[in-house]
Amino acid sequence: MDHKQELQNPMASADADMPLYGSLGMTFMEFPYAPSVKQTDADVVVSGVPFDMATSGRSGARFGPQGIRSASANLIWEGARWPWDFALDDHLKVADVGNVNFKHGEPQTLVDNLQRHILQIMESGKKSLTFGGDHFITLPILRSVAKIHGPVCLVHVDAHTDTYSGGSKYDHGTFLHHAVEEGLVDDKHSVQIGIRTNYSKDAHGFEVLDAAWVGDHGPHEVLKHIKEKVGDRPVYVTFDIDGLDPAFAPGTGTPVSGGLTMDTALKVIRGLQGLNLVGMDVVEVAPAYDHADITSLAGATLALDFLYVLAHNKIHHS
Ligand SMILES: [Mn+2]
Repeated sequence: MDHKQELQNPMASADADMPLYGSLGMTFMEFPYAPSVKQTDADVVVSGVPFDMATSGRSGARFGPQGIRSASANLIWEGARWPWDFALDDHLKVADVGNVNFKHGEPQTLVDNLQRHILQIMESGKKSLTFGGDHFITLPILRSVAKIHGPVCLVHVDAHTDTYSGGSKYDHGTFLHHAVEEGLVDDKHSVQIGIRTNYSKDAHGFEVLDAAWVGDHGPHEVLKHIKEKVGDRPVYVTFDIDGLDPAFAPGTGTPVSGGLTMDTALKVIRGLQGLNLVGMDVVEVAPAYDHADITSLAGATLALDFLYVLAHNKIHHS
């Protein structure tokens, strides 16, 4: 399908200066649409990956990209977003290229297309912001990120470590096990935040700040650990929305009680200022299980604050 056709808004009228909530096919934050990575000079490329064939629980994350884009209409009116002291548009160029295409029923076509797509972004020196899809999509993303940046440090927010061995070839619960095996991730300099499910403690080098610890110690301690761990190495942020408590993110395939608050999550993301960030994804938003678009809005808000962090870094650290 032609992306341009997909993203045009038939409801738009000449005098409307803002998209309506739920506008058909709006881009994230109404950033300009670009038909391909090569046809934009943006600093950051936003992509959707409507793929959920690797889910073990409830599917539905294929509607994550459209849910997040649609909910971002709520965030557009604020010129300079609180608590930042500048307007994003003045410092960072962002383009939305629509969704990565694949042949339904053939997951390998998604893997191939996504790897090619992210590699184009990385090769051109841009940063990626990707909306899943289930968490499996992070594996092909990391393959292309690592091709350019080498094994990257992960800042990984999740209820699950996703480091399980075994599983299937396309599996959202094993992607990090494979990422480490393939040498895509520097696990010794990576941090997992919000974990509250069983995992094998000796199998990998990730530092785990579990959900209870985060609740006890708060975002500032989390950030201290992150900064000590990653230093000035390249960092990729992968945010499984189920890292949040189901109160803040009910719309996801495998919710787990006892997670992060949105306040904590936003403080952690905003606190990534100064790090060598190469990209972020927000995965596992499944709007069909959502209530009042809470989860989609959470995903959109976290992603927007990440863009502000990139803009901040451009102003102060480049
Ligand atoms: Mn998870």
